[in-house]
Amino acid sequence: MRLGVAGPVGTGKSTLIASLCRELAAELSMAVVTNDIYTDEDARLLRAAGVLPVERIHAVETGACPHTAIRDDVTPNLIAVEDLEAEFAPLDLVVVESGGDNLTATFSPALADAQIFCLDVAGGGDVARKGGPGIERADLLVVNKTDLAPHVGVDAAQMVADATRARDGLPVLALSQHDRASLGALAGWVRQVLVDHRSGVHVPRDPGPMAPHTHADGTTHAHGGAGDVHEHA
Ligand SMILES: Nc1nc2c(ncn2[C@@H]2O[C@H](COP(=O)(O)OP(=O)(O)OP(=O)(O)O)[C@@H](O)[C@H]2O)c(=O)[nH]1
Ligand SMILES: [Mg+2]
Repeated sequence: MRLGVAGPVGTGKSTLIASLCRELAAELSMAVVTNDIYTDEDARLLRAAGVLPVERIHAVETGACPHTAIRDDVTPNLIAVEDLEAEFAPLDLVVVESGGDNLTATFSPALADAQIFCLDVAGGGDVARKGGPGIERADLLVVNKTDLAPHVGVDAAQMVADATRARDGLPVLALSQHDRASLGALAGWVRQVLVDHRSGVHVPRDPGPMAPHTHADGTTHAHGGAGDVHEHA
């Protein structure tokens, strides 16, 4: 199963992936692909964390907007995943980290069988209400770094409630590296999706591109993907 992890810059995606490896690598054969715009920093961070053999962690340097690499032209990522699958077959789980983005990035179902969208409380309690395809329709929404909530004046429970409302019943998980139970719940969610994926109950779902929107000049766009090129005002 290929699991995508997307979300704004610095919300804790690499750290979340490191904890998934820590929780699951003893029972599942795992590998990781990271996407950075200009560096292989995330792959180096994960290798340094010692959570997987270093050769199971590949970096894709996108050189362009993260959205392009995980949604519009997924070829470099598919090659990285297939290289890992060829080298370490059989793999149970390949986690693909998107480069940090704004709120718009979602994985193509051609690349990810399931996807997590990661927000953090430090980005502000309002973010969950702001919506977007990842927040509204990713398979799991993580509200991360809940340990920081009191320090940044955010009500984490309210943020989870807002996110739950925005998602029409899809799951939301409050996560913190300092909350063991939450890390266990994250691993449990992944285990369950893997079971459902293998039995065919879980099918890759496309959270979709940005909603159609209108620009200051009055033009309307429906961001369709590869062929959709236009200038923002
Ligand atoms: N307090 C707290 N800090 C966290 C938690 N998870 C991650 N961090 C910190 O948040 C910072 C960013 O974490 P990363 O995992 O690098 O975030 P990222 O989303 O991968 O960042 P980019 O790949 O650059 O977009 C680091 O300093 C982490 O140590 C958490 O649960 N609580
Ligand atoms: Mg990262």
